[in-house]
Amino acid sequence: MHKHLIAAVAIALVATFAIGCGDDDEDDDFVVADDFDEFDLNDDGVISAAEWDDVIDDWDVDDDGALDDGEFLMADNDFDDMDIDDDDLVSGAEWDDAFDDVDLDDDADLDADEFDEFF
Ligand SMILES: [Ca+2]
Ligand SMILES: [Ca+2]
Ligand SMILES: [Ca+2]
Ligand SMILES: [Ca+2]
Repeated sequence: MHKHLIAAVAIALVATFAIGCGDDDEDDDFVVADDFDEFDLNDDGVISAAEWDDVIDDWDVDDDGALDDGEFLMADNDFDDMDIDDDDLVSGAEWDDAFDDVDLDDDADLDADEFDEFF
């Protein structure tokens, strides 16, 4: 059941991305997934670490454990912020570091205010 939900979200993300790419002129600042609801899969109002990890799994199309700029579905400047070692990949460790950065009150969940602060 959970797998089906993830598959459905992945398909929805890909579909959104495909529609967004229809306009080739403005892909530079193109943001697909800056929406809190797209991360909060179980709709409980917070993004858990597990939900955060589900996102990188969904976006990591080639399954190498890292996101390149084509797989990363948020804004380019968010990619640059997360890519701490500047190798043009957001690794799993860098992705997890970003969660810790966004989690301002250190309660291991991201609420909408914390998310909006960064994205
Ligand atoms: Ca949640
Ligand atoms: Ca990848
Ligand atoms: Ca990196
Ligand atoms: Ca928090």
